[in-house]
Amino acid sequence: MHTHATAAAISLYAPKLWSVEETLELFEKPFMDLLWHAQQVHREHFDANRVQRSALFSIKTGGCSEDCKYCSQSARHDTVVEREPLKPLPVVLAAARAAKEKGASRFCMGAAWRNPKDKDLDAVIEMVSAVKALGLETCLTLGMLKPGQAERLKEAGLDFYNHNLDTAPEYYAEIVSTHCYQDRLDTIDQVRAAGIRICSGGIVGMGETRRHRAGLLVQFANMLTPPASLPINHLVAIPGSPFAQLPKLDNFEFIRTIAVARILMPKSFVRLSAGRQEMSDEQQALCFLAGANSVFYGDEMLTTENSAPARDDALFARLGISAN
Ligand code: SAM
Ligand code: DTB
Ligand code: SF4
Repeated sequence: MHTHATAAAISLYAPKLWSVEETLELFEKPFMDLLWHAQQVHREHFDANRVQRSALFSIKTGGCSEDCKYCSQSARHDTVVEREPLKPLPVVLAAARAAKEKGASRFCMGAAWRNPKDKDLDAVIEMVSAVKALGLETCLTLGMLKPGQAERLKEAGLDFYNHNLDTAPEYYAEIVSTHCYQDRLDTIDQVRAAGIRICSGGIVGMGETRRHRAGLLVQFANMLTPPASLPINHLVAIPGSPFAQLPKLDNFEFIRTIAVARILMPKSFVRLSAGRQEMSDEQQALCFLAGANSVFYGDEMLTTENSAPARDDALFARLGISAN
């Protein structure tokens, strides 16, 4: 009796752990059933007609020491991206003001670093305080953090830190050789411990299998607190990068990935991220139906074009979706 009572208590209070196998079963559902399931979970936790919008801005572009095969900013690939130093504060502030005027609620600043040096962090901290003072939420993506750095960012008022796991653990070595999966997990732990909300997701369309896509989502779903924001990127094939020639993932498989993310992580903002420019309005609408409820909004991603804001405005109006 006693053991049973303990078991009941555990099943009541322990968060559900997802296995790759049961996640694959979700992927395998008939498409209509999967979308219906995801939409029900979505409506339990969110207004289904609202999509949050974040603006992206590259504060330091190109010349990165890492060899991520998908990336335009690695110094090891011959892409058109030119190396640029850290942008001065007034330039960043002007971009943040413009983003706010356009209707973004969060401003995400990205740097092509393996990790920031303490001196870099001083400059970035000024940016965070100044952008926050405009009344925007702030997000940074600067690479790996060492102990103490996340705390400094928290003190500056940083709301979110983006650090993607990008793919399943067993596929990561096919994507990057200059750092490992555990490095990514360690940085996410530092961010969480400092009390900054986590934005972490991945890329699909990198030649991974469905099992890898399931494996990536399981990593997040089984965290004690899954990421508040979960970007799902479709690979933007960058000329000159090792992934320049990869075929596009099937559109329905992309939508399935969004739906499974929504079911595994009912409370996370699932972000329809890179690759949106290539998607039809109808595909985006199906992604929103599958539970995506945030996007990157603005003319540019970090180094590539984003879906044009005028197109997004028109799409949201046609769908009766409101922002923020
Ligand atoms: N250097 C930092 C890092 O790696 O975390 C921050 C910037 S990095 C460009 C941020 C994320 O952008 C990557 O983790 C990846 O998920 C996404 N990304 C970069 N290039 C991409 C591409 N060509 N297609 C899709 N997503 C991409
Ligand atoms: C994320 O998951 N996607 C954004 C943001 N986090 C930093 C970046 C996408 C980059 C797409 C390719 C480029 O523009 O360089
Ligand atoms: Fe550098 Fe980040 Fe690009 Fe990797 S993804 S090459 S770490 S900028």
